[in-house]
Amino acid sequence: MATTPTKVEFKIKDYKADIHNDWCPGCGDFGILTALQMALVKLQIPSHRVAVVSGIGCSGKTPHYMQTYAFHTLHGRVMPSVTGLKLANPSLTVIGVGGDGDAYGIGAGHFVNGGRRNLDITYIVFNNDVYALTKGQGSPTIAQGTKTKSMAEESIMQALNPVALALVCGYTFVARGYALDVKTLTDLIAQGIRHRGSTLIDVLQTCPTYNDLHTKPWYEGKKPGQNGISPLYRLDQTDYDPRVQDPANRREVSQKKTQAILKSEEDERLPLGIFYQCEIPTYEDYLEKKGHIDRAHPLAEREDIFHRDVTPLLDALT
Ligand SMILES: Cc1ncc(C[n+]2csc(CCOP(=O)(O)OP(=O)(O)O)c2C)c(N)n1
Ligand code: SF4
Ligand SMILES: [Mg+2]
Repeated sequence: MATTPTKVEFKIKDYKADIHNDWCPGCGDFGILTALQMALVKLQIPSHRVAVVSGIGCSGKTPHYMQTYAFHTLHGRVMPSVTGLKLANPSLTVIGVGGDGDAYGIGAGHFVNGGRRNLDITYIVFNNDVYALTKGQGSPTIAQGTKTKSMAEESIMQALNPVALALVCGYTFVARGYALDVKTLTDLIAQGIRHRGSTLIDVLQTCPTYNDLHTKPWYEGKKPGQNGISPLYRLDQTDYDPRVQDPANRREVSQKKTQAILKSEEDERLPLGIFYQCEIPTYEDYLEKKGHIDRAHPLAEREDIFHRDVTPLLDALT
């Protein structure tokens, strides 16, 4: 979580790593990366107070392009890594990034239990409907009966609804963004980071190399038969209210969750923005109460951990 800054000290260059980017030209990942960096500018969080953790995939390369602490972990292991990092150093702003295959496929079990904990973290899922890095097989979010140019045949499985899944798992800030509307996505990510609790932002992301269904022209309503009408619309431009006013009121909580699930099922036009937000104690709050963590003296700053000789461990692994 971060507070709203008063003075602009950090600029976007402070969050950009000087490393060659090998995403395909026109990839939606560029929009998400820029929005993440701009959100950090907006919140003025020093880069050394941020850790970005990824899984495996095209999206998994994101931490390489960030001038922050970064950890490119294993496929489907964003949540366990984010959890360890946050508990070892609770004052860090910890951001998980990864693909739809990573979060909702191989990492689904971790995604579910991550939500139940309600750690104060932000998880941004790059949702392109495909396993892009491995040549575009259909991911858990590809619609039943559809086929991208990279798939041998139509998917016969039902698509998973990330927003509804996050809601029932217990994420306390659940949102959907669009990769190519960087300004709106920046605001959404900044709000997600500011939220005290587990945030899931599912970002609709174009993959021009493998996904010829959900392309930039399709999102802009420029394909034949769309009549110039974008399939996207913004919840904050309607009277939709995602926020729970009284988290102790179980009836209000269930009403807000139910309306969010119904919204997330809309498929003629896709809502963007915050579906649900509720502030309740975090996992760290409970652990601190039990005496298992001490925010004033985090594990990561303890002398004995910092100077520990890991040579025997590394030797055992070689
Ligand atoms: C345990 C494991 N299984 C499979 C793979 C192979 N693999 C690497 S990336 C990837 C797909 C990534 O898809 P997604 O998470 O949607 O990310 P994207 O590339 O679309 O950004 C797979 C299956 C792996 N690295 N590790
Ligand atoms: S394969 Fe798709 S997701 Fe991967 S870098 Fe290329 S356009 Fe982006
Ligand atoms: Mg993917």
